[in-house]
Amino acid sequence: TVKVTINDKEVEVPREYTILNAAVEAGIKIPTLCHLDLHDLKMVNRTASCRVCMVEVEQRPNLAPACATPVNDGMVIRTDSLRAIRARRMAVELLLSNHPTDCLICQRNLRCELQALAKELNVREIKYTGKRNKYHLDTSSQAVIKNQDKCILCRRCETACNEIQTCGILSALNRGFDTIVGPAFNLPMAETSCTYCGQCVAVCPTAALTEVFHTHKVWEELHKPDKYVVVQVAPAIRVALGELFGMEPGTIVTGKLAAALRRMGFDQVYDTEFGADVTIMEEAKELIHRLENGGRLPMLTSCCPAWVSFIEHQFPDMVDVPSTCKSPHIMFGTIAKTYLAEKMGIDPKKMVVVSVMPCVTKKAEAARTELSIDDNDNVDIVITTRELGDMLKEAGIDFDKLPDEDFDHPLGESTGAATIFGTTGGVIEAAMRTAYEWITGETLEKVDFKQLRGMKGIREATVDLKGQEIKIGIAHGLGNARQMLEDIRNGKSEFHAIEIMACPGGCIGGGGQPYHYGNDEIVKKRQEAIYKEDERKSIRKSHENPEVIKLYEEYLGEPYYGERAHNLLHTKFEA
Ligand code: HC0
Ligand code: SF4
Repeated sequence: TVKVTINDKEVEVPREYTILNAAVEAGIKIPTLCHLDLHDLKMVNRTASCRVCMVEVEQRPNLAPACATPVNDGMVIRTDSLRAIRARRMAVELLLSNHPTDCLICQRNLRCELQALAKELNVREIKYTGKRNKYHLDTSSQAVIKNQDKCILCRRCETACNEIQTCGILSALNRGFDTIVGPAFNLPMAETSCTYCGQCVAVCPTAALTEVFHTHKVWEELHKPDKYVVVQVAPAIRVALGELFGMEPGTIVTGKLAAALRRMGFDQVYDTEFGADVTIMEEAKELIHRLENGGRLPMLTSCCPAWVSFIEHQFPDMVDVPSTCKSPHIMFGTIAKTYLAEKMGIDPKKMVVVSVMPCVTKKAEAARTELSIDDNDNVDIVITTRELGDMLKEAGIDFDKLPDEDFDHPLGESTGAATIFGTTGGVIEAAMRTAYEWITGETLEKVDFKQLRGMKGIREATVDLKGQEIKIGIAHGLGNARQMLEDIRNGKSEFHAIEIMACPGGCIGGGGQPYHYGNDEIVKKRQEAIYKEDERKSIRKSHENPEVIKLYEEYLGEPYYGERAHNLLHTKFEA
């Protein structure tokens, strides 16, 4: 350790600390902007490009960026000198000099980190009014909008895309005043191999990268008298939406969520978790089929569309490895427009399915034509958790004060196995709960497979199915997924089944969730809440969901093998 003095306060800190780390230890706040340190997810951005964290170091003539300056023994630091404060303010003033001032109507209004900092540093005028950049808005993709005018060159998106996701889509182009961040040759996003994972959106401090907005489309459909609009919500929404209404991270709001959607005017309010239970019926059967018939192993889960896009772009020789299951919300849409429509006597062409997802890629997934049935999309509109929050505020719904309500039935019942889909490790644990009973023919007493849980980027575990050992691999974050895939390609993988989620933490850390502002505790609290919700459920195995059982009896036939089940719920991935 070394001893340093910050604003007359002495602290002892590990040698590898930066001044910023030491200040946190001393309880002294140094403002930051480009800095990002998601410790558990190993996502650290230390470009020191914004110069907002400047501090004075005794005996050094120049100010130093606290985020990138290592401590040394006996260092004396002042964070609160007039010179440091002025330098910080000037850094923000310079950023504002080349930034649009349309804050009032900006998507990030009141949740923009640059705006918050301007307030915190008491910036009161746009001082420097020189040349401004004006770029073309990139709306080429179905999922992500890139607004270069709002980019402050912090490079957090580059770190997320290149280091964590290893997708290599975003990097700095040009020099000096003309520097921008974008795809090679500044191609439109849609012409790159972007997976639309949305992790660049999740870490962008401004509105330079956002999801494509679809809230207006939902309002329009809700107000068309001849349309029957049903909504489904992903597992990860219920543990995060509350954050947008001032609740503690990890607050479970399932009941209020159902009530809120009903107040918005949806004709039926459903749960993607029903689709997740159906997915397990199909995926567990498919795994058993592959195990018994010498099929392709390991089998990879296929419910994360960014992950599917990653394998299509980067491992085209391996598209036969993922399960052929459509993802739960797509399965749900399919079931709604066939089984439910038939049951309720509604023309499927008049039914509109809206998905509320923690995810940006789901927007692009829903637009994939190979998933549609009779030229009718399974899911018509996808909005993110953030967009739902915006709509509730727009509608004047006082979320806090809503009573707890239930989802509609049928298709509203779900199990704890479906809830845990929302976190890394959950899909494969849910599959094991069912596969165990189907393979051994015995009742699984202890449903918690704790060895599959946690936040480590790559995890391995063996599940003992009464003598038959199933080797499980779990990866979250596409960089970790890449390692797993390379092992499979090189014949080094001994796994039978692998779960991959593109976003760090799984869906709870999705690109459409409330911003975590670099605090990975928030994602951990959401994970804890997911497991709490699972424990609270009276049924915790997908194959015991009575409404799912009924669906198979009345309509789908045998899981995986039934003709309808196979035609409606499975797809083919193509390179
Ligand atoms: Fe997920 Fe899903 S669990 S991808 O992580 O599988 O987005 O929450 O809705 O479809 O169920 C996201 C979350 C879903 C789907 C489910 C899966
Ligand atoms: Fe990279 Fe994902 Fe952003 Fe695409 S969406 S640019 S893959 S981080």
